[in-house]
Amino acid sequence: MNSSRRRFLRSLATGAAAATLVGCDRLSQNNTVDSLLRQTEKLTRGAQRSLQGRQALATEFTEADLSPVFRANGTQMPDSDEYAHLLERNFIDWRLQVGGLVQRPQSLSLADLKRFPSRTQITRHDCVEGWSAIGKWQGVPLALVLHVAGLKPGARYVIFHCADELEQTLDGSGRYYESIDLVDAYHPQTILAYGMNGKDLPVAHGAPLRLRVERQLGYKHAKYLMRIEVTDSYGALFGGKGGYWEDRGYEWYAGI
Ligand SMILES: Nc1nc2c(c(=O)[nH]1)N[C@H]1C(S)=C(S)[C@@H](COP(=O)(O)O)O[C@H]1N2
Ligand SMILES: [Mo]
Repeated sequence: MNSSRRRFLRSLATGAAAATLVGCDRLSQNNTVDSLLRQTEKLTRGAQRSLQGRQALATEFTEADLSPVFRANGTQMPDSDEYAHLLERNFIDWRLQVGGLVQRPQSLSLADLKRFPSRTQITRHDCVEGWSAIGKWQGVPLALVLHVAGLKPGARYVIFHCADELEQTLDGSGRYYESIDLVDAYHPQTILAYGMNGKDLPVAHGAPLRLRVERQLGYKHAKYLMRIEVTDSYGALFGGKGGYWEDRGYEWYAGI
C-alpha cells in the first residue's frame, strides 16, 4: 500500500472513531475535544479529496474523436546501433527489463506483454508546447506487470529508462527517462502501450513500448521503453529531478 493511501485509511479510521464520540454530550461540551473533532473532519476531507483527485479517471473519447493527425514530438527515431538492430528484427530481440525493488525481476518480450490482459483507451495527449491530440492506445496495465514482479518494502517510484538520447552527450546524461509514484503506477489508465490507433505502436511514437500516464502532461509519457526500475527515490538518477525534462526545469508532477 502506498503512503498516501495508508494516510487516507488511517485518517478514515480516526474519523470513524471521532464520529462515535459525537453522541457523547460530556465529551462534546469539552472545547478541546470539539476542536479536535473538527480538525479530524477537516483532515479526513482533505485526504479524501486529494486521493480522489489523483485517482480520478482522465476523460475517454470515442473513435469519432480521434485526431486525423497525431503529431510526434521529441525523439522520433532513437539514434543508436542497439535500437537500429532491434528495429531491423522487428523487436523480436527486445526485452523489457523490470528490476530494482522487486521480488522477481522480469525480462519480458513483446509477446509476453501481449499475453497479459490488455486495456484500450482513447484519450487526449497534452504537450506543454501547446498542442493536443486524441489517440487510441492499447497496452498492459502497469499494475499487472508490477504485480507479477512483486514490490519490495520501500518501493515508492517507478523509473522508466528509454532507448533514446534526446540530447547527444559523451557521458550519456542526455538519455530520456521518467518517473512516477505508485499512485500513478496503479492508476487504471496507466498502461504500457504497444498499440496506437489499432496498429502496432509506430517508431515515431515510441515503438515497441511507451508509457501512457493519462493524468499527466505529454513529457511524462516515456517512449522507447527499455527498462523499468522500482526505487525508493529518484534523487540519485541523472540530474536528480526525476526525468529528462524535470532535470531541465519542468515540474515533476505534471498533473492535468
Ligand atoms: N523517450 C522519449 N519519450 C518522450 C519524448 C522523447 O523525446 N523521448 N518526448 C516527450 C514529449 S515532450 C511528448 S509531448 C510525447 C510525444 O509523444 P508522441 O511523439 O507520441 O506525440 O512524448 C514524450 N516522451
Ligand atoms: Mo511534450
